[in-house]
Amino acid sequence: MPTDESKNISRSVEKCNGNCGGGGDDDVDKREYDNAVRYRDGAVKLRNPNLYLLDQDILYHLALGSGSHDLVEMFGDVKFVCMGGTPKRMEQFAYYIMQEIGHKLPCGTTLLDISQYSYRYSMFKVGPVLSISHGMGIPSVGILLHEVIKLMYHAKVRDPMFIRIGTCGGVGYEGGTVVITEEAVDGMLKPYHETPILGKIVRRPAKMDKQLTKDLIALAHPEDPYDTIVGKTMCTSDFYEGQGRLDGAFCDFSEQDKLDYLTKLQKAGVVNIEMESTAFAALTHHAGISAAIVCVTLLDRLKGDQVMAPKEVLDEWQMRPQKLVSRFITQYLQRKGRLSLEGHGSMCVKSPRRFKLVQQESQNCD
Ligand code: R2B
Ligand code: URA
Repeated sequence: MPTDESKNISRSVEKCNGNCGGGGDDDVDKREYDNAVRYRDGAVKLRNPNLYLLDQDILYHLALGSGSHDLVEMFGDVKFVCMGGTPKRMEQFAYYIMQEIGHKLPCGTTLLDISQYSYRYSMFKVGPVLSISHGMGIPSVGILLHEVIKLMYHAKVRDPMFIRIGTCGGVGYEGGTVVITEEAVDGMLKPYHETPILGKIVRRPAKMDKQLTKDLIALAHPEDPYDTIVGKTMCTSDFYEGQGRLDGAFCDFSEQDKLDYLTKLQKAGVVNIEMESTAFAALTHHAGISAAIVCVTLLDRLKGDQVMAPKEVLDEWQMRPQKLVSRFITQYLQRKGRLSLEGHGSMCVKSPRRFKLVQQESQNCD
């Protein structure tokens, strides 16, 4: 059941009339960020003076370094940093966005996991899009964000946009619903990311970029065969007890306690629960980077705890946030005249009949 705070926008989408998809060089003003953490040209400025003194900066968990790699050459053209939990999903997103933006790989080449030798995260680059896996939970996404934000600085990327494409549990919304985060709150319903630093709790506001969030909302199509909603996202440090599940290895509360808690969340405007949003929102905001979160619900937590949908159904549901984000990226590039539907170098078949003959010839030589 939608609450007052959440808005079911799937049937009453305000169409974006060529105005959405911001964040570029000419619409920097619309973005909500602190000038103190950006250079005037939009490049990411680091809030850590120690880094300016380093001879080289090793981005250990990405298997990259400012001394070993030409990071400007490799990543200088990045505009969108998309992150999601698993390496497989982010590889699949890379192939999907490649097709959607018409990015062509040179003939005989394939996408490579740039961070494969870190054995921690996976990273794929498709033109202006980076697709990176962040693993599960705040510590994992936090470490990655430190390194990717530094990567943006070393690569001199201007006005990057970070978007998390994830999964979550719905609070009153059935599986397959797309949820855009309006505000991230922690397990105590506070809109902060709190972390101990040198023995003190440091609290940072978990703010999303309002304009980017609006731009994404505007791209939900009324004809999408599922709902796209917007509301508060609760971020927990655990999947089981932390999310009020009855099916963990331990459970010291009753089913009624669980339902009372979820109902309280619902009344507070929480529409979904996941495990990275507060850190994602707070660290990007602290770095002055525009960020948004789009998730798909895997179940309605008011109705159960176990994820029971068949694999094919889950796979289709997980495409939904990707489709929305892809619409945004495609529209942005189109507006900038950078949609490359005429790529060069990839396999390009002129005559399918002759192509087949050549293939058969080659196979006969085996
Ligand atoms: C959603 O799904 C994962 C837990 O299954 C976690 O990373 C999250 O936020
Ligand atoms: N991810 C979560 O963190 N919770 C869920 O219920 C489903 C996916």
